[in-house]
Parts: sequence; C-alpha cells; structure tokens
Amino acid sequence: TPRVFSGIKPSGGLTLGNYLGAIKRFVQTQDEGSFETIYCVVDLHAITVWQDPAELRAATREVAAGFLASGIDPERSILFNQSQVSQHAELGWIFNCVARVGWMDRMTQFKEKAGRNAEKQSLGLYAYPSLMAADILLYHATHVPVGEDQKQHVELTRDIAAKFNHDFGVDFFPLTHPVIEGPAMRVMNLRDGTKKMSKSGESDMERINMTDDADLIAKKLQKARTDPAPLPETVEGLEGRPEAKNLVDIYAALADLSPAEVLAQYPGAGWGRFKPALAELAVEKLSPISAEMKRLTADPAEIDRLLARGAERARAIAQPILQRTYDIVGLVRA
Ligand code: AQP
Repeated sequence: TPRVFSGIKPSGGLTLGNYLGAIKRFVQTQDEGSFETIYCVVDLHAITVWQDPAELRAATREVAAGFLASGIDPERSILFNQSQVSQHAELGWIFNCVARVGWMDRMTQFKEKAGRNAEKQSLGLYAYPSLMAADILLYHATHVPVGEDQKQHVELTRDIAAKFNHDFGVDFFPLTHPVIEGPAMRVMNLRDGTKKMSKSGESDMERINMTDDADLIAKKLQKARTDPAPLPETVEGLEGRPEAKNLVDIYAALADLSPAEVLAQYPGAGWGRFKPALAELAVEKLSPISAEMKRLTADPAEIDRLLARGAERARAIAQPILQRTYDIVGLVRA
C-alpha cells in the first residue's frame, strides 16, 4: 500500500486552521484505508524558531492529543514525534548535501517568514525544506497531503529525490506528489481576513484554539472583524469581503456544507444572527474534541507511551531505508 506522510509543528497549541485544514483530512485519509498513514508531530521543525522547552513539551503532547481526539487511531495510523526517530535528522543531513543553496534561496516561505531579517534566522529555518524532504522520503511516501503553501516544498522533495537518484545512478527514492485535495481549506485570521490563522500569531483573539472553551469561542467569533453589510445571497457576493468569506467558509467546513448551501440557509442574514449561529456550531463540533484533548493531556505519561510506540513502528520502516541510503552514499556501517 502507498504511504502518506504528513506532520504538524508543535510551535504552539492547535488552531481551528490546523483542524479544518489538516487534521480533519488526515482522519478521512486514515478511514478510507487506501494508504498506510504516518502522522508526525514535527518537533525538529518547531525548533527552527525559538521554543521555550517547557512549552515545546506541552505543545508536543497537545498536538498528539489533538490528533487522537480528532480520530487518529494509533493502531491504524503511525503517530509519533519526529525527534524520537533519529533517522529523520540523519537523512536530513544527507539531503543537505544533495540540495543546492540556490534551491533553498527560491523558497518563498523562508522569504515570507524571515522578511528583511534573513541573516538573523537560524540555519535550520533556511534548510527546513531539506529536512521535510527527509521526513517524506524516509518512508518512501509518495503522497503528501498539504496546503497550497507547502506545494513548493513538496516539489523540492521531488528535486532532491531526482538529484540523489541521478548523482548515485540509482532508482531509489520515489518522486513524490503533493496532494492538494479539492480547494484546500484555508482558515483566515479573525482580525484580518487576508492573513491565515496561525498558532504563533501575536494575539489570541485572532485565532480559535482547539482548547478554547465555549464562552471564549463565542466571544472570539462575536468580536471577529467583519464589514457591516449582511451576508450576500450568492458566493460571488463574498468576493472582496475576506472576513465575511472566512466566517462563511468556517461554517461550511464545520457543517460539511458548501459555502453556497450556507448562504442559502441564511439568506441576507446580518452578523447579529450569523455569528451566534456560527459560535453554536463551532462549540457543538469542537467541544467533544477539546474535552477529549483535556482528558488525554491530563495523563502525559500515556501520551508519551503512545508516541514512543509509534516511534518504534516508524523506525522499523525508516531504518532499512536509511541503511540502504548510507550504503549507496558510501558511508561505512558495520
Ligand atoms: N489557517 C490554516 N488554514 C488551513 N490549514 C492550515 N494549516 C495551518 N494553518 C492553517 C495546516 O496545518 C498543517 C500543519 O501546519 P504546521 O503546524 O506544520 O505549520 P503552519 O502551516 O505554519 O501552521 P501554523 O499554525 O501557522 O503554525 P506557525 O504559526 O508556527 O507557523 C499544515 O498542513 C497546514 O497547511
């Protein structure tokens, strides 16, 4: 069976964006059963920017709990944290020696994250896509479900695989496809509908965290920025209204409806009516997940045990592939 690999950085607590844009799909892919699904809490990626150690530990367990509470089954999928499978870092180094500086220079995400301060960023942040290539190729995963923003990195993974195969005259690493399923759901910032909702955004009011309680969710949605006009009758009417579009899209994703169906349910509704309805729906869908996350994170030892078990299963796939890579490169190992 073909393998799917995907990860989430424990750079903070999970947001509604991570849930609707990533985890919800991961669960669907697992449940469809046509892939072996490998899901990873990518802690080595998180530390490419500063993480307080205690917060990193807590976020790692929270992200793992979010996967489990949303329906990732640690038996049917492999769920682990990246640093526990050292093969990621080892293959990442080899890929640092395969990838070219010029390729990294073209990565738009680094430019966006670094802004004008590229020289002050960690070397790890710059080389991040080469570790990401290792994450994927370590399992010979061929399908990587990602958002539009990660497409360039998955293409770089192909380039690294192709150059490795070419340089060493082998046909070893498969060429990976980014799977951009349907119109990728992009949840936007509640205070600025042109920016995406992020774990590490400045203000807590701009995002919904998976651990927010009902009152806080209602308050954040109540205060979410919107224009004064009511909901349009058709989806075209949402153009040029990013905040309105975002709230309708969130409703649609939570209710498993299309945005047009949502607008048909609330023809011409004002925000005074739509926002409380959205809050009620969000609480209905999220509270069972957050309650389960709370239960799971109350017992960190159990989460750690599950992650260690997942790591063991991941290693069983990764180690032979790394060993073969070492042989191909000419690195001696007894
Ligand atoms: N706002 C979003 N809408 C839809 N999908 C999103 N994802 C993240 N934010 C949104 C998806 O979540 C997965 C995990 O992403 P990540 O943790 O590896 O990195 P990220 O995309 O950088 O996530 P954040 O929350 O924005 O973290 P920070 O603030 O630390 O950079 C990916 O599949 C991503 O598409």
